Amino acid sequence: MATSFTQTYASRAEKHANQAARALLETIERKRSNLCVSVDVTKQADFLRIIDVVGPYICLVKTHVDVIEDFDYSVIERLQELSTKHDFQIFEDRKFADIGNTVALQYSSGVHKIAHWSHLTNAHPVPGPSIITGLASVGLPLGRGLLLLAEMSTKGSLATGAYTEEAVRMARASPDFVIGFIAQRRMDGVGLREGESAGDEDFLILTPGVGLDTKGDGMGQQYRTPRQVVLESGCDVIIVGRGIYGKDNGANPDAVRAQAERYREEGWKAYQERIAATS
Ligand code: 5BU
Repeated sequence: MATSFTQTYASRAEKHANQAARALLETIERKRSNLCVSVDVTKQADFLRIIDVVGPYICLVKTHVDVIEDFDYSVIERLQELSTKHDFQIFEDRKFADIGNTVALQYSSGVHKIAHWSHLTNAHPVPGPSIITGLASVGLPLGRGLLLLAEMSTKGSLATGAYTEEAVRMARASPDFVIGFIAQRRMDGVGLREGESAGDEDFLILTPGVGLDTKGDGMGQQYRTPRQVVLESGCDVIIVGRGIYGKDNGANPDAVRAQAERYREEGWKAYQERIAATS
């Protein structure tokens, strides 16, 4: 049977049981874009301007909503308008890491009410399966999807080896809500015990640490190219932040647009090569 590495986004969308995963795969196919832009800026105006510029070229916007200094809920309403206008999904990169009861509150409530607007979010597997139970109690009724952090892009990351394998086993035990991983490579069949089979599991792999012009940021971040990530490592979505909006919070919309187009093209080309090489 073909693994998700060899299948098109469209055929995976048809088969996926989770609504948020399906919506993302359909968006990728419709827009011919596996590019997610990570918008880590501290002012509402910069945040919304960058998203409006890159919107046509992306399948997903990744947020860290807690870094917005002048946050009020209207920024979420604007973000949702842009999501409709440009046809992209939303992923709050919250990296939950606490006991089930606490993460359920953090996900549903507080100032940000993440579950109400973010199609995808993520969690560290470090607390064990109860973190999934807690988040699913909020997210599943809303049709949301969860990604586990199986690996990180940073130098010296501890999320390797047995930890990564346990993360995949945790995901495998909750296929209704956990749709995949933040990771640096495909996870098909990782952590299977003797006699177990991967069946028709289809984990989405979203990958940060993507850059075409630099190898790192001097603070531990490590960059690989879209080709290395999508073609060589079999990941599904490239996540790009500063490579697109630069050092000046995306002050020059033409430069931001040009970079978004460039990364979209590179990511899609790598996917097409992957499919061609395996079909
Ligand atoms: P950059 O500007 O492309 O380096 O931003 C990368 C984004 O992805 C940033 O929001 C990080 O918080 C996020 N990230 C990451 O870089 N590496 C990881 O392993 C994980 C998230 Br998980």
